[in-house]
Amino acid sequence: MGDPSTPPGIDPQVKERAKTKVKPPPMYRVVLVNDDYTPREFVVYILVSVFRKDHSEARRIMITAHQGGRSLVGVYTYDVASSRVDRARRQATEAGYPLMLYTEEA
Ligand code: TYC
Repeated sequence: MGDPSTPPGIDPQVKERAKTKVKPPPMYRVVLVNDDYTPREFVVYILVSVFRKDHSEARRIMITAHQGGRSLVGVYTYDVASSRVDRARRQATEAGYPLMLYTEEA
C-alpha cells in the first residue's frame, strides 16, 4: 500500500488546482430620462433617497438629464439596478409624475 496520508484512489503525483476563476457579474447602467413635468426637486429627492447620492451629485445628475435628455445615475448589479429603478418608478407614480428611468447592460 502507499503513503497512509494519501486517500485510496488518489495519485499523489497528480497535482490539482481548484479553479478559482469566477466571472464578474454582468453590470447594468441606470439611466435617468428628462421630461417636462417632474419637478427638479423631486428628481433630486429620488436620487438621494433611492440611489444614495449626495445632494450635489444628485443635482448634477438631474441637471445633466434636464439639459441633455438623459443622464447616467450609476452602474449596479442586476438586483440593485432593478430594485432601485422599481422603487423610483413606484414613488414617481404615487406622486403623480411621469419620471422615467431605464436599465441597460453596461
Ligand atoms: N425637466 C424637468 C423640469 O423642468 C426636471 C427634470 C429633470 C425632470 C430631470 C426629469 O430626469 C429628469 N421640471
